[in-house]
Amino acid sequence: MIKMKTLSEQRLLEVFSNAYLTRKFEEATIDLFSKGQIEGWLHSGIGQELVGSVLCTMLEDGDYIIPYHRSKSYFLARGVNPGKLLAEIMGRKDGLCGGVGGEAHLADLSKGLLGSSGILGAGMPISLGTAFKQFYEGSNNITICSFGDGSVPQGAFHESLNFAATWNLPIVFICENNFYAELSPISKGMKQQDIGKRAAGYGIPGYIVDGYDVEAVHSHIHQAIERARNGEGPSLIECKTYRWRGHYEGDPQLYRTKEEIESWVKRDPLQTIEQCLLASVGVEEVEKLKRERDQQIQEAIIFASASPFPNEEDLLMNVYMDNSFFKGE
Ligand SMILES: Cc1ncc(C[n+]2csc(CCOP(=O)(O)OP(=O)(O)O)c2C)c(N)n1
Repeated sequence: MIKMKTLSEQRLLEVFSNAYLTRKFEEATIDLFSKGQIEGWLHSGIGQELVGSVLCTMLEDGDYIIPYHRSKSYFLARGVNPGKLLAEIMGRKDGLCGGVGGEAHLADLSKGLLGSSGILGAGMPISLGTAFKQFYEGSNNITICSFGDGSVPQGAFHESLNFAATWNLPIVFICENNFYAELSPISKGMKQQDIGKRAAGYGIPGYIVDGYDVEAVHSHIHQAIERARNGEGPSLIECKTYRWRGHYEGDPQLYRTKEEIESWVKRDPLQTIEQCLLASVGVEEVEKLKRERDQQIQEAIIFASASPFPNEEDLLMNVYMDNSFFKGE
């Protein structure tokens, strides 16, 4: 029997609740996509539920998160309404952004979740802005900046870490390293593949963490959050993790083997956590929690599917433009 050494039963229940909800949400989106209910792209985060599920158990009101394109767990664990999140992914009017953002551009400002972006690394300089505000106002709030390994070779990565370190900004940089950027292994994009080691170049703490080990993820993120809240500056945490599906739904995945995928699926952290909880809180509590989360997903599907698509006027919502262009002047 696996036992947790450092995590309380209550914290483990919270993490499981977040991760299970996200897993079921991801499964629902894959199913809807296969039925043609989701247009465009779907970047499934199945296999990557843990980091956001753990992280959000340690956040406070007023903290900001800059999510990345596979961060559904960050939204759900932060308490975003699953129906509104799904409606946005389905391009419906009742979605988080009125259905005009879609899967790659999710945001919920009421929960401090600033937008994810289809442009790699674009969220990193934005995190400097929110963290600078927190620093300037003397609050003890912090900013979480999440990104994939594909953002690391971008100039924005270097500039953001350098600026955050120099100004001692309250940021936790979290890299979800799933070993592939789109269809390329990271070895094609960088020589130094232990991304956490790069922190040394900026004079800040850097950690390389097994992203499937719930206790390791929790303790390192906790340490980095405390440091940021105490005004000691930013940290970089690399969580080595894995996406079980292709880069996008429909990706033929010619760049990796079934055996490699299997080796990660076998280590599913949700199974590990569930086994622990079954041994501590018992089967009834675990099953009750799962039933409640299943119910939330069913309600989300009903809500999102019933929502209308935006109309033509809605498409120009929040678009700043020179009207003369449309008037043909
Ligand atoms: C600036 C920029 N360059 C290239 C792309 C094309 N692109 C989309 S996703 C992606 C790879 C993303 O990999 P990673 O950041 O590791 O996240 P993952 O999808 O693996 O979770 C690339 C290269 C882009 N969106 N933005």
